[in-house]
Amino acid sequence: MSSDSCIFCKIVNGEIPSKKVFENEMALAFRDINPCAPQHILLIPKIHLQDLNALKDATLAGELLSLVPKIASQEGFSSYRTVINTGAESGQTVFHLHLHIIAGRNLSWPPG
Ligand code: D5M
Repeated sequence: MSSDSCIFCKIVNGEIPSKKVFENEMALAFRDINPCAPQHILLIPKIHLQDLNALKDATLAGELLSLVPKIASQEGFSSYRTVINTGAESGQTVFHLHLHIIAGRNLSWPPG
């Protein structure tokens, strides 16, 4: 299922380009267009889910989470941060669930 107005659905459907780093039946990973670190990848489910609150399928949840270290390994990240913004106040700007995978510099904590 996809949403006509969703930019990440358009990436899944090949309607707009992306720098793909991984793809399987359930998920797609591509480079963030506005990276906040030297390495910044977004991992998304292919189906349209607005945010983490909409993720009810435990199989898909497990698949997404287990793909993070696989993609990190593929990309050679020895240390990385995974972030899921949920809701506008958290910083979510694209309302299609996505996991940020960020690496390549020292990251401070807590986040802003
Ligand atoms: O993160 C949304 C992220 O999505 C933000 O880091 C920019 C990125 N973005 C937006 N449009 C594109 C396209 N077309 N390609 C790649 N990356 C994109 P959030 O957690 O919602 O703030």
